[in-house]
Amino acid sequence: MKKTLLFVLTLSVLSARTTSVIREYHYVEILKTWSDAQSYCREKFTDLATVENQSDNDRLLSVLQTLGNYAWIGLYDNMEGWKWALGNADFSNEYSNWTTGEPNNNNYNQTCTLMGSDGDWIDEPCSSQYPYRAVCYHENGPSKYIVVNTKMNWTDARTYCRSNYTDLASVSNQSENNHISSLLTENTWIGLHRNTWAYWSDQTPTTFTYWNENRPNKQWNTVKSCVEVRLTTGMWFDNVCSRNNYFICQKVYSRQQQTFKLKFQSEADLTDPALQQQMLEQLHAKLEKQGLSDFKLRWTVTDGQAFHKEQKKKKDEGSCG
Ligand SMILES: *[C@@H]1O[C@H](CO)[C@@H](O)[C@H](O)[C@H]1NC(C)=O
Ligand SMILES: *[C@@H]1O[C@H](CO)[C@@H](O)[C@H](O)[C@H]1NC(C)=O
Ligand SMILES: *[C@@H]1O[C@H](CO)[C@@H](O)[C@H](O)[C@H]1NC(C)=O
Ligand SMILES: *[C@@H]1O[C@H](CO)[C@@H](O)[C@H](O)[C@H]1NC(C)=O
Ligand SMILES: *[C@@H]1O[C@H](CO)[C@@H](O)[C@H](O)[C@H]1NC(C)=O
Ligand SMILES: *[C@@H]1O[C@H](CO)[C@@H](O)[C@H](O)[C@H]1NC(C)=O
Ligand SMILES: [Ca+2]
Repeated sequence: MKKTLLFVLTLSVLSARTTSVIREYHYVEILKTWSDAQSYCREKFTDLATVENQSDNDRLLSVLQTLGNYAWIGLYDNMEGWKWALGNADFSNEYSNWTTGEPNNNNYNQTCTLMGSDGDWIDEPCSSQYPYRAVCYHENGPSKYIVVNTKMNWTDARTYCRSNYTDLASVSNQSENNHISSLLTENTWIGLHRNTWAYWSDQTPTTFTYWNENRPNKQWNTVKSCVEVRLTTGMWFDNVCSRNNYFICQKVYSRQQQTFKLKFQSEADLTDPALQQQMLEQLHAKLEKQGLSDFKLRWTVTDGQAFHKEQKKKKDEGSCG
């Protein structure tokens, strides 16, 4: 009777899937520019090295040889990774009106965009050392575009537009550009901006950095958008991407782990080994029916009174990309 009661219970199964990444670093002693190193790594391994935390950086250092001073890793400042404030939309480049030679990130940190009264765009630092007027977009307003005459940094301008209207203005075609520029008398913020050092070569978002003191830094008329690691200290430096360096590639493996939590309520004596075994077998069958294979089941005791059942599925798979 007790068994019947037990197995007619509907099991509630909570499942959590986590994927962990294992990066294997390979030091390559061939001098290449950052983008040639990237191609090489993508061809022979998975990509240029991504470093997500201090223990990764320590492992990175352990593969380095003493020859050479610096080696490329996968971090770079994507000068083309622009976004619109409105909807955080990717800038497709379908329409742009950059002035010749812009965006140039000149003198560093030029990650926000101004439109001049002639309609041309330039990149400028977003900070308050460079306050400008702003042009807001007002989705439901009688006028779609409003010029704010108070000079603010780009971030404050965005806040202002979002509080009072919809957002900083986006520009999607020449007729919009013509219209907006006709409202301007001087350089004015629009919604186009980018985050610096935002992604690694393999598109992992940047969450950890290990910059050397005073890096990244500005250097007049020099754009340093690629990162090299100093072999002796493991500290990172920004440098010109066309410089030739040794480099570090990664081979990436991913491991998937799935955990299920099941709750039983039963009058049955769950400490009975025979009953436990029977439950495991039932459960095994149930999970196999759901298309799971290659898993292990076991009992774990988490407190004195109740038994909690844990099921683990482990699967190793090599993956590239
Ligand atoms: C560091 O990041 C790697 C992925 O690159 C990850 O596998 C590892 O668990 C992380 N280590 C720590 C201590 O967070
Ligand atoms: C913009 O100005 C505000 C003060 O009005 C300041 O708190 C903020 O840090 C500035 N942002 C930048 C990117 O300079
Ligand atoms: C616009 O929003 C800002 C807050 O960002 C506020 O200080 C300001 O008074 C608002 N202006 C108008 C005209 O509503
Ligand atoms: C320009 O873009 C605006 C907004 O996306 C759209 O309403 C308008 O029709 C477009 N004009 C042309 C000529 O494509
Ligand atoms: C940029 O925009 C302005 C005004 O909208 C226009 O007169 C000019 O021709 C545009 N430049 C290019 C290169 O299309
Ligand atoms: C770039 O901007 C960041 C954040 O505002 C600031 O900490 C850094 O000092 C700036 N770098 C240079 C070289 O101006
Ligand atoms: Ca510029």
